[in-house]
Amino acid sequence: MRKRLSIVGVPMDLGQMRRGVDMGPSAMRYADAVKRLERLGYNVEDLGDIDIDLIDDDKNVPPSLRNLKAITKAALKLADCVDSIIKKDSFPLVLGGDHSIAIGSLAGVAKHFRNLGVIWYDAHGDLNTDETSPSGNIHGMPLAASLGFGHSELTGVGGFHPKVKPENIVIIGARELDQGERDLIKEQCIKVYTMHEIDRLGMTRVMEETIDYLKHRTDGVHLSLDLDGLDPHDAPGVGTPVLGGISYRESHLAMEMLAESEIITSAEFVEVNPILDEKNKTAEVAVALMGSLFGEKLL
Ligand code: EXY
Ligand code: MN
Ligand code: MN
Ligand code: MN
Repeated sequence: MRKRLSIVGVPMDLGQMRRGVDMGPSAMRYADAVKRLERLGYNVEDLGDIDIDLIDDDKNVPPSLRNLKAITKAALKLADCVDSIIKKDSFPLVLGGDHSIAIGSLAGVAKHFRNLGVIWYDAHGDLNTDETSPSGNIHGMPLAASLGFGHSELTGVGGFHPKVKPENIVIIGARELDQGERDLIKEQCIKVYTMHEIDRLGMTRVMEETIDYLKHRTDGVHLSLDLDGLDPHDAPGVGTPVLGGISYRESHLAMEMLAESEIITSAEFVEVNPILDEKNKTAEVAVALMGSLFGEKLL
């Protein structure tokens, strides 16, 4: 029986200030995401996009939580959609949209696992709250919110919190962390492989340790892959690029090792911004990485 995989797009750009990332889902479809996964033997259904408010007209939301209402509304819809995908025994593959959408993905996934693991592949920690954020952009808050830290409208999506426990998280690729995020990582003893560890240990060892660490303590793992985790030379079409990132080949190795491990039970690819891209390069990189994540072999 062919494995079922359900794609849902979230054209969200309200979690940050650079227009264009709402076109991420179309850019990844244009890069042939569906065909690539069908060629790997998956029974792929594309559920289309979550309906997002274009603007947030809620005047009394503070600047420290820009577009809170519209983002929370979208998160609730995404949570329901991901929940129904898992209920029908299909693999949820979410296409972003800015990283604030992870609040909804994790709310939809977490209810199906006693001990959900999360791999946060990202240049950033996305561990800010409205009190620590330097920007008020909610795409810098989803992992904090999923841990139960931050504004109750964000932490409460799905009616429960936390979605994930600190000991079940591995951050890979961090190289730009704010003070509030560093404090939270220390307080919560969150496992982080910054670019320093990746350079020092190599991606093979980082992934071996990550897989071994999560395999023994979780009953499912969500991969939240922010394309800005890659070096901007390999993935230029992102809203918050940071030099000195993970290479294209290191990222394929990471996906190939995750495919072999079979620990990944849901995934999202976020922050693809075709307006800031060189042609559709970053969407194509995302789709190529999906190929490796779902078992594509070089030989
Ligand atoms: N840490 C900064 C902030 O909170 O504004 C930058 C966050 C960038 C978040 C991108 C999605 O990864
Ligand atoms: Mn991110
Ligand atoms: Mn990022
Ligand atoms: Mn072990």
